[in-house]
Amino acid sequence: MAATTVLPRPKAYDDTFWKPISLWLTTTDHKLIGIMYMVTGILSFLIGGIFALIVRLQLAAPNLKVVDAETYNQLISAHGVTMIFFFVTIFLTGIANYMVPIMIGARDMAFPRVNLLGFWLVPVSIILYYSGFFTGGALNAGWTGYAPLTEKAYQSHSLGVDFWALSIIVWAISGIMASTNFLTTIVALRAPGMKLTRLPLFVWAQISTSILLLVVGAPLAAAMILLEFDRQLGTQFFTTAGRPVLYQHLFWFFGHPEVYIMILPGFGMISEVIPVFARKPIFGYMSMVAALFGIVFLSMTVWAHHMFTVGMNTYVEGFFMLMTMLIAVPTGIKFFNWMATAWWGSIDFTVPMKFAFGFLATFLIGGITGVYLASVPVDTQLHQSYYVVAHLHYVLFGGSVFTIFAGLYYWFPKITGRLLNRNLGEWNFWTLFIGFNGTFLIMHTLGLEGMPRRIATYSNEAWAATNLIITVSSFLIAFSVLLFIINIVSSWRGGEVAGDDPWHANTLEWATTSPPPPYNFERVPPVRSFMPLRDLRESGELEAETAAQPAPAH
Ligand code: HEM
Ligand SMILES: [Cu+2]
Repeated sequence: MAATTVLPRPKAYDDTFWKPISLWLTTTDHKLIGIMYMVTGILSFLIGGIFALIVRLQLAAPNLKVVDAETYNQLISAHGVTMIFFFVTIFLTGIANYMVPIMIGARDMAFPRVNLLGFWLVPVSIILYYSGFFTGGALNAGWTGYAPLTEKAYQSHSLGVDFWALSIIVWAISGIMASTNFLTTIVALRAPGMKLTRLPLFVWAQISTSILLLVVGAPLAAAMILLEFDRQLGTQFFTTAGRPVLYQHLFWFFGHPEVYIMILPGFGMISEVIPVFARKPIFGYMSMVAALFGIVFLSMTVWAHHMFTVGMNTYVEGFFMLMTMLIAVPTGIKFFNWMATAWWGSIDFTVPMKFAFGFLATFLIGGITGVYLASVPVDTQLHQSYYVVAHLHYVLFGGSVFTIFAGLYYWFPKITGRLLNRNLGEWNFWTLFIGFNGTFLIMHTLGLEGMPRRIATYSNEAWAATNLIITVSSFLIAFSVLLFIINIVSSWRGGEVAGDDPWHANTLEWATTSPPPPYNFERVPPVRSFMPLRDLRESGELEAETAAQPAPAH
């Protein structure tokens, strides 16, 4: 374990972060680009969170009027868009950008300039979307922007819908660039000895995610382009005169895989964290990889489970119901493998490990309610209710936020050279876990009692107490996120110095310095299994290897 005294700030700190702004703007170093992605993601998390808090204030009691109905609709749309497009996906692209090349022993991504361009399209996309708020009103039809709610006839007063559509097109192009880059990097730039069967599971997860985004990014952009044709050129693809349901098919062909784009990297991070802190190799490496590909395939065959109430043919509904339930099989395999890895392990309950267990607990609930919702008759009852809002947050908050926190607490020392403060981390975890469950567990009940989602207010007194508990709990989440920000900022400046390998981990990124030098490795250590660092440690070669790595260039 790392030394317990706080040492003076290492030179590497100034070296990595205090760079002239011109260098940040033009760097092609995957690590700096990764950091910019992550910072953009976290800022979006804060903004999306503020939208959610305003929504929760409005719903705290019946008949409140914190904001008017139109603003409410814009806020829930902005919350969903921000969290999905600008927080989770962007943050995860960042952490993968940072880690994947180092984990496979490469010096950078395959196309560093594409990487740079792909990143800078993100702020363009974000600015485009938020421009809607300054041009007469942003998107107000939910993050899904269903036709015909976005039809010009109803939305002619503002450019918000157009800005959103353009923003999503730019976002999809950026995502396709990043995915191509990840796949090429992993196929072409692996270090000697890093066979496919020795890739860290986080890298396998990134392969799966990239394939998904590559396949479904284009249909999403297509949907947005057709929508703009309707709005600007008078075509009738999705209008009431055309086929609004076509929009839903295109959107959800992207939208459901997008859920896995937001979760598979988290699965990857959990597959790194649990073996390290259970001090055991991952249980069933090959079945973990196979399950990822099972999910990739199945996730593209389930999209219409979001559309059970649009009036589809019964056989079609049956097909989508069956495929949706089948997804529980590969996901279940992963779940049992994580449990089997932890089982009888000598578990070190560090903060990343706590977040990993927090993920297992919450994601399990999201998975189970998902199987219920997959059933057509059940979904017909619960569609558009708070049960769905509860389910989707158990999946996304559990699958993305908890795993992102696990990954950050785990990799922060590699990225900054400093450990995140453990005490603050414990508070961060418990307030998040209690706040999250307090907010979303009883939302299931609200849904069963019939409270619809996307309503600006309600007058049913019977829902008042539950809603108040939810709002109070959501502020506990906000408090937790505040602790997290304080932890990041203070530990980045003066946290305990981490050293190269504070956790005694298994994978290559821990063989170089923290933070790694611009070229990542002077010499890539030999790779003889999917746990190269553990091999070196056990054979006693580790000392020699780390001594061979020079300190970062000053
Ligand atoms: C910070 C804590 C969060 C709170 C308190 C919160 C709260 C809410 C609430 C109350 C709604 C329903 C609004 C309505 O239907 O009227 C909602 C919708 C939604 N949330 Fe969250 N949320 C949080 C975090 C997240 C995260 C992390 C994600 C994604 C990763 C997310 C994704 C969504 C989506 C996609 C919707 C649906 C929006 C729509 O109906 O178009 N939320 N959230
Ligand atoms: Cu789905």
